[in-house]
Amino acid sequence: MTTPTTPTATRLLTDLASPLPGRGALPPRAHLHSDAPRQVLDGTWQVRLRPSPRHVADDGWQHLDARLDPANWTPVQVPGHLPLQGHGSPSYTNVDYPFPVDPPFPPDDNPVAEHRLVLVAAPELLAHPCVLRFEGVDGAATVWLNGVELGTLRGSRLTTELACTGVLQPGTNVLAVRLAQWSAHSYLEDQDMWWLPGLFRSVTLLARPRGGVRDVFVHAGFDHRDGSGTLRVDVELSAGAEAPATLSVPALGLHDVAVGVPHHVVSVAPWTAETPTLYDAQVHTPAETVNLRIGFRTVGIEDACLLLNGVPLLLKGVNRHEHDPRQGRRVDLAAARAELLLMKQHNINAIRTSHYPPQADFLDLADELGFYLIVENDLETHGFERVGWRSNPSDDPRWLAAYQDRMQRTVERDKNHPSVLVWSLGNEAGTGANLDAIACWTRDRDPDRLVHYEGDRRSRHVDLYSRMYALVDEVEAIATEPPAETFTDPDEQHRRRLPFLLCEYAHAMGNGPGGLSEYQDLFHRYPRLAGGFIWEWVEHTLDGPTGPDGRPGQLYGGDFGERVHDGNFVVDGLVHADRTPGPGLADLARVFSPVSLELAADRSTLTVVNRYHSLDLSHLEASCTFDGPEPASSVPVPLPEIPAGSSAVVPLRLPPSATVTVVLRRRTAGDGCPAGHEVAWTQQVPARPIPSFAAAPVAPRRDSDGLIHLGPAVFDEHTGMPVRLGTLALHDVAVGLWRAPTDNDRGMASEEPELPPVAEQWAAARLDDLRTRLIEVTADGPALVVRTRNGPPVLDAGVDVTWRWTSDGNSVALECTIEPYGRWPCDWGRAGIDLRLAAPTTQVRWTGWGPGPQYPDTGQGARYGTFVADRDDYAVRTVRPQEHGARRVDDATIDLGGSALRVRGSALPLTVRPWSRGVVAATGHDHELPVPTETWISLDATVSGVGSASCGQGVLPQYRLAPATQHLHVLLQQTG
Ligand code: IPT
Repeated sequence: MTTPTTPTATRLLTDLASPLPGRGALPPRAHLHSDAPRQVLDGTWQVRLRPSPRHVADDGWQHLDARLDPANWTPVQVPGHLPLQGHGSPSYTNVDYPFPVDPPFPPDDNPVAEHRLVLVAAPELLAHPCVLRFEGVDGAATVWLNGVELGTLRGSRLTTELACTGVLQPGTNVLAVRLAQWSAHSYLEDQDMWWLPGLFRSVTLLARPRGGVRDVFVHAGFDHRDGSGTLRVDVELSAGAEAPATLSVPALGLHDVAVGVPHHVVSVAPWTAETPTLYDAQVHTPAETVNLRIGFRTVGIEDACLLLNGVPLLLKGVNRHEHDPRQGRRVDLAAARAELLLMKQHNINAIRTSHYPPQADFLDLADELGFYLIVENDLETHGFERVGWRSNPSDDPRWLAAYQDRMQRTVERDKNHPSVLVWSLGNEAGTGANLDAIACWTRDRDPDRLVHYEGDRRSRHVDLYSRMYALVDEVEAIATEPPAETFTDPDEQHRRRLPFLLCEYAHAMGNGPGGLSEYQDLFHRYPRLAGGFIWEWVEHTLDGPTGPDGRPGQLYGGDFGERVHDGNFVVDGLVHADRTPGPGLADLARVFSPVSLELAADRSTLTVVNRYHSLDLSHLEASCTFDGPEPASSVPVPLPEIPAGSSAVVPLRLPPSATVTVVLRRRTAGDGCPAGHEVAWTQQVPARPIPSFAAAPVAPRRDSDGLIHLGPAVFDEHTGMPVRLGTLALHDVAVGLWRAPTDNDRGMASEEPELPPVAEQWAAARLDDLRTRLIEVTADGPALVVRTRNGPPVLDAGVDVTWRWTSDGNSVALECTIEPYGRWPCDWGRAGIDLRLAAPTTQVRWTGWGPGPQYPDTGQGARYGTFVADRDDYAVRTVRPQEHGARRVDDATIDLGGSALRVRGSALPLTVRPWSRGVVAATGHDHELPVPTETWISLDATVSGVGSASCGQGVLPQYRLAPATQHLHVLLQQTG
């Protein structure tokens, strides 16, 4: 028997299955800063939940005089997401719809939350017509004021305004919002993020004075040939206007001039992300004044090259979702500002607002601080890919109105922001006539900006040829395609005339992204390449209970009991959810540096390439340091004038043997950075051989109890392995070829779709389970020589290892040769030795490269010096535990609090963590790792690169570790 369905429920079910846009909304317009009265309705509302639309009933709850049982209602914060306030639970999917693909129908299992707010209308509002503005309501809502239905809301991350004139009454009012999690529109909102229903952005009552400013559209172009600007501000007035609007831009000498006509300004300072000059302006009518901040800039394309103000523009971007580990997609403006400053400090100049428009005020920050934006429509239908794109709304006329509605609301809201250079139709929505239609509408409505959509490979209706995760080789091939005229297909000809953009690349998941430099080199080399946007800025974990070590839990897909989910694929950012940077961010800052520096091999010159769009280098000062970072040994390097886009060769006189570091710093605070902030650096480090013994070597000595002594080291003659160094017990010394799979190791590299992920190849080869057979233990003069054969069970491949130990009585030296035999079915993760100490590390101190970790294709931000890191910082903890933290060291001390192990080598990759690789690989969350009681150390001859195969390019051939003979040379000593 089905639940009896009330007329109210029937109406709701019909509404929720409608692909049409919401009912009753006012035409979209810009988000304006007006002096008209307003009343923010954020705060504590009341909510009650019903399990599905079939359970809703008309008990008059939308009315002021409703008799409601207080036991059914609980407080809820607006803005906020319901599942983060105890109502339902979050769920995460990337591509998949977590319900049957049965468009336009939502599933029956569809929680409905009825919200109520009793408010007293501010008297100053009541003198005017009024609208209710919802800036973001995740889900599908119906809105009543005092029992009168005002309309329905669709488009979760888009603003809706509903007229409420005549309904809003003096004194007490009741606002009621019935919100269903799922609707037909959920099919259009399949972004890679948490499903989080709720009124998650502000709700405001706005007075809309008669004769006031309904909408404004600023057109402010810059002519780079003569430095002039052209300003036209189109204004639409509200009903009842008696006088036209006027425009004032005091700094440009424009006072109460006409709107809707161009004003030529002989000289303006252009807006760029590097010089974000904004002019305060007012649009004025007798009834209302609107404040604007105007930036003059012109976007264009010439010879398939992206230009800003006539100058080639390189986008050094990130994809940014709005995410907070406690508040979900509600991000406080102060936190957003801090995020943007962090981006500035890491040389990021562009943001794609993946995959929906951010909160409206974010755009003001982007204008002010200087970022180039691709603002993306709230649209993704990716889940249809799973069913062969059958019934994809993008090509179904029933959905056309919804597509138009969403795009219009995106463009209209943000159209006055100089930071917006590009409108994006959406993400991963396949192809179809509805997308073509909104592309054409966008170009007509705003011819001064570019149109982007990645999903249509023909690029027929867009202005940028955009791809995601294209391989390095492919990007180079695109950069060097033959000219448009050589193509016969008109679509191909059109595409060839477009600049190329990677709207997503370098998937920053776990240890990585590897291979940033290779992409950047191409961007610098080929003018057609307009740069790209790293996937992604911030990880989307949600805070959870703390683990045994007291570490805060960070939860991802599946942690809330979801049956359909995509696990930790939502944890793939340069910064963690709390905005603490992962090591990839420092690497990115170096790769994105606006100045490239190159010291000649003979140190006689420094080549300085100014890669700024419009700045010269006068805001920077250069200095050169010899042998370490102490300022005492630093000398200034005078730089000549180097305009944007040009380079200079600066002669130098440097001592031949020292480590030389050249740094460019800001002279004064600015551009979001403090004075002294490093913008660029380069370094030359002479190779340092391992020190030889100070004293004569001592000979090995065999005990009666099966032990062999060599200086401070003691070996077990039955295994040939060391068991003690001084008083330090050494455990589990063994050769190692495996690493705890990184997220990238677990991904399928795009260039090798026929091969399983390397982690699976390693598992099949049982790389984590090498068995040892001792071949012999011999003495060779003062050396103890141990030979072992180490290989996985099942296979007939392995490594022959020669361990040659010597000692000067104080430390021991190991020269280890690892030589493959048999037919290896896979590359290795690393090649070196592992050992375990029975106490946890407190800190690691090292001279070598740091502070961040380095794998062959990461670590661009690391440089030579002396560093100290505590246990966690050295190990580099990621939300899902995995291999991380290797630094190349010359001399390191692993402190156990009381005693210490000193390791010396020559740029030796050193990994130190409190858990075995087995434990790391088997643990799903960082906070679930056991309380540290021991230390696992790996001393490697070499390690594999990490690549970006969690989504995209795998490890580039030059950074892979194919089985081959490896030599490890290290000195070990107990200290402390
Ligand atoms: C691509 C999506 O556009 C993005 O939202 C995100 O999911 C990213 O991948 C990976 O994290 S789509 C992917 C299947 C290429």
